[in-house]
Amino acid sequence: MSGAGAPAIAIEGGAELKVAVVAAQWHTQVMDGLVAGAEKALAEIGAAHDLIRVPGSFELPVVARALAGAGYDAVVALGVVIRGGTPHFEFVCAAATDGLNRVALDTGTPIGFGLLTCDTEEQALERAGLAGSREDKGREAVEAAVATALVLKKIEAKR
Ligand code: DLZ
Repeated sequence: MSGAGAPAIAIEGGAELKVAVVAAQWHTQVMDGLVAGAEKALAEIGAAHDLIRVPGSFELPVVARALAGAGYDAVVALGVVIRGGTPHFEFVCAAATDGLNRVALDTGTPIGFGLLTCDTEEQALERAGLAGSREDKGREAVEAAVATALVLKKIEAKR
């Protein structure tokens, strides 16, 4: 999947939102970049946030589910899965992706999808928002989650 075509997301408001960032711990350098990108974006938006760490990407959905039920307006899930020599990659990616999607649909809380699923660590570093990275997926996940939370609030206000 190419990162070309990513929109510049305009966020108006957002300072009143409360956002949870749930972040896995595998692949420290990449995760440090994703978390820093997410926290910088949240600071610019002015939204309050809490950072919660989980062991691996497989654990993201269950904790995202708890956070979605704990009064946060949006949850941002960050993780990195690197393909190895066994089918484990497919199972962890599918469980995390399907689980996060299910949490969003079941709870109505937007989940920013900041899960990198890469063949190599180099591919992940290119997307980690570090000096020299081409993309900043931590920031992108925050912007998507916050923009969606604001859309949902507008819809709710019209009811
Ligand atoms: C076991 C495992 C492996 C092999 N690779 C990764 C990875 O690349 N990224 C990641 O976030 N987590 C990995 N894990 C750990 C699983 O997500 C999970 O934490 C364990 O299977 C324990 O439930």
